[in-house]
Amino acid sequence: MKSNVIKSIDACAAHYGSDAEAMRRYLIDGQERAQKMDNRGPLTFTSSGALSPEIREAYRTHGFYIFTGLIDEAELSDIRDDLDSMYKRFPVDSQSSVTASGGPALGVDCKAPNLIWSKPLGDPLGGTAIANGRHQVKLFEPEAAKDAPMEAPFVMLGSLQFSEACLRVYAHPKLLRVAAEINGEDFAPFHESLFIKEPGLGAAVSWHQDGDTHWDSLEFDEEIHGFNFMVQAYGSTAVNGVWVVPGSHKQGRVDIKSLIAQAGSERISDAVPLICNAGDVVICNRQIVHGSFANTGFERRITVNSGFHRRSSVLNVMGAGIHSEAVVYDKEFIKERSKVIGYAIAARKQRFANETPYCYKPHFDAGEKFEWGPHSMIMLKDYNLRDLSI
Ligand SMILES: O=C(O)CCC(=O)C(=O)O
Repeated sequence: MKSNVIKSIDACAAHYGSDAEAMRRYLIDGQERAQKMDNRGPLTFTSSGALSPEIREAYRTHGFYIFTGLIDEAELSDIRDDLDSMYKRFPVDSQSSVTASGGPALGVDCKAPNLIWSKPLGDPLGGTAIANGRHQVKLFEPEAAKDAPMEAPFVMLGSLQFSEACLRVYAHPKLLRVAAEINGEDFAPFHESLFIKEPGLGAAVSWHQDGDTHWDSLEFDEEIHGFNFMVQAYGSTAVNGVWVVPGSHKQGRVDIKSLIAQAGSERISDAVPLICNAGDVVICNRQIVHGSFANTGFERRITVNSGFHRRSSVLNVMGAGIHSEAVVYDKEFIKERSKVIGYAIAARKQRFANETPYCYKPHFDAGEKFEWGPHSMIMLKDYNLRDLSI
């Protein structure tokens, strides 16, 4: 274990009062269990181009897999530069439309929601009706430092319209091959976001499962609500990272309150943290029980999230109304939303000219072509009004 992570574990535990030792043990034990699992390594394919069967199998079994070192230094540095310039364009607080230097803030002219704020180290979703009440329990909210701001950036929705580097990594050809392997070549997009967990500020995301619409479907199976890719721009630790309950994606809708009652605390038994270095990418089944604690450690985590669905999970389905307004997703709606994939591939081609771009079958079959230039970003404005929220 890296010594700076131990410092963060100790700092985190110290916020938990009489539960400090229990929290410390939970973080250390979870980290040890995570590191013993057989679901991390480079993203590899067979000679015929299929996802390596052992990766597919481990993902199926555990509901997540960590592709180590997938994003190279140059791309990581592009992503971090974009994140830094986005930060400079954040409004001064949730009520403001200007930046610290008085300029117009990022996304203020958008119709779709984008930057969401939270009380520092709060749990803004837990125990509320937000997202159809999926975050059943409020997690412990540690006290932030006296000089902490009243609120801190928490999640950025529709993130691809604000960062070309995030748009480009969305079209990483190996990741899109995985999307095709898991959800079929006609896979559909879901939603993209940034989870922002600054040390001493980053809020918790209470335990939850992500799916909403298909739990009682006759066609229900463990992958029907799709998955998320989580690109780690700075890495992810037991303190600041997402925790998951391996295998819980197979259990249908889980009663999280009773998991917590069984554990006797919010420290759900058997959960493990996603331990990642910068440049690792996690594939995470949306049905898995997962959540993250407030970031009381010393390391920053920013996760560049993007998800994909099977077409059959979204086509002619009434949306959940969580990430976007609830409508029936017909063919045209999905076609329009999928243009983001085409633009992302075109944008990536400009930056990584030597790489073989991913060929998205629905665009290929329809003869749809996408170009990318200096002024193309505008075409993504408010694209998240069409997120496929299931
Ligand atoms: O990154 C986090 O802290 C939470 C992520 C999450 O809940 C999700 O991707 O659904």
